[in-house]
Amino acid sequence: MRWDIFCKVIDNHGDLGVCWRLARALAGAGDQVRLWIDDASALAWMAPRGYPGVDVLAWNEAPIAAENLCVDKAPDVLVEAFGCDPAPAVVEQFANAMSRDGRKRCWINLEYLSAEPYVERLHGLPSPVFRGPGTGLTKHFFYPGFTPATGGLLREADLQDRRAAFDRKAWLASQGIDWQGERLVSLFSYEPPALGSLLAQLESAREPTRLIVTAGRATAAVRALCPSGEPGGALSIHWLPHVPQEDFDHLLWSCDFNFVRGEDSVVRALWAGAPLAWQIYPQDDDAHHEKLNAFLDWLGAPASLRRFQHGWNGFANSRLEWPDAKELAAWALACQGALARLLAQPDLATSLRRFIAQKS
Ligand code: TRH
Repeated sequence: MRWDIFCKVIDNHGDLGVCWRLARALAGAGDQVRLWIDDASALAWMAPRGYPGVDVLAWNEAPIAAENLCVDKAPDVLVEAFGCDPAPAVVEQFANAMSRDGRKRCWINLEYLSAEPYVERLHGLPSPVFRGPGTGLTKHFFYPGFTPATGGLLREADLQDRRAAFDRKAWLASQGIDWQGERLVSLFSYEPPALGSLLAQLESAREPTRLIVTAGRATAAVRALCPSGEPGGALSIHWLPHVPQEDFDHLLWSCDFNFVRGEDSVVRALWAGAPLAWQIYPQDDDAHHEKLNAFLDWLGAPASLRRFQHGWNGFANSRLEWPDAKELAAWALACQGALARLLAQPDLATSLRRFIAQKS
């Protein structure tokens, strides 16, 4: 099959991260994928080696080259990520191909991830197109999600095997981390209001912790609180440069606790199986509070983890308190239970293929 995936980078890296992962998953199964993207700059570190079968094409003001609009390149499936309105020339190519060969092709609107109940309700619903070259066609909403009644989550078929064969110490050494058995905590975040409190608690903890801080906003946030880059007490920091997505997974697999943010890394942290805290992408009117609580409900988060998550996300009247051993064990159990539930469900690329097969 031929797939065209359209993606606009709003801010941060989640849109591209998700679309790249989906493109890889489809191409890995033998399909041809074109990823149209308005700003591909982050792929230089996220996917420096590219992937066979995935063509990354610039989506900008310039007219699309005729060679990309020829008949034999018309997509079987048009994926519009997060309602980004695909290029009219490609929609026209898609519509023409459909009326020419009479074959049913699919237009998918891939939505944002949420555990809220509306996802199950809206997943798979049709949406008629009323304007532009696609007028008269029908798109379908495809919602990623955490339950079998949704589109599922992106998960590579060999993920668990790769994780089982992973050599933590060797990977850490390859990143210049001389690990001596101390607790490892990863930090991928925006600017969490409780970051100062976390650093202070880890500094004064009995157990030594090495915080591995990812590049970009997390690094800037920690540096703003700790300009020397060297905290005291039981806490030490390793500053990680931007790494490819595979190494981002390795980071999560290496750590005993993962702080993640946005929608792609929280899924990767679930696959890693260790306890996690999620800094959710902030939305107007605090709509993200409900989204976080829906996730915590689905996770079966113990009360102490809920409090911690609320504190990390700056909910009013909440304080961040690093867990004791018993609490941490309960958080780990919840995360492992969630992982087991997810592994019993089909992954997103598989669900998407099934959905398309049904529709066509
Ligand atoms: O970057 P994000 O905050 O993206 C956000 C969210 O997805 C949010 O919901 C969305 O609306 C907004 O973008 C526009 O977090 P996320 O989703 O986890 O994406 C980060 C991606 O970057 C993920 O694919 C992992 C990848 N990554 C690397 O590959 N290497 C790195 O070194 C780092 C730090 C990240």
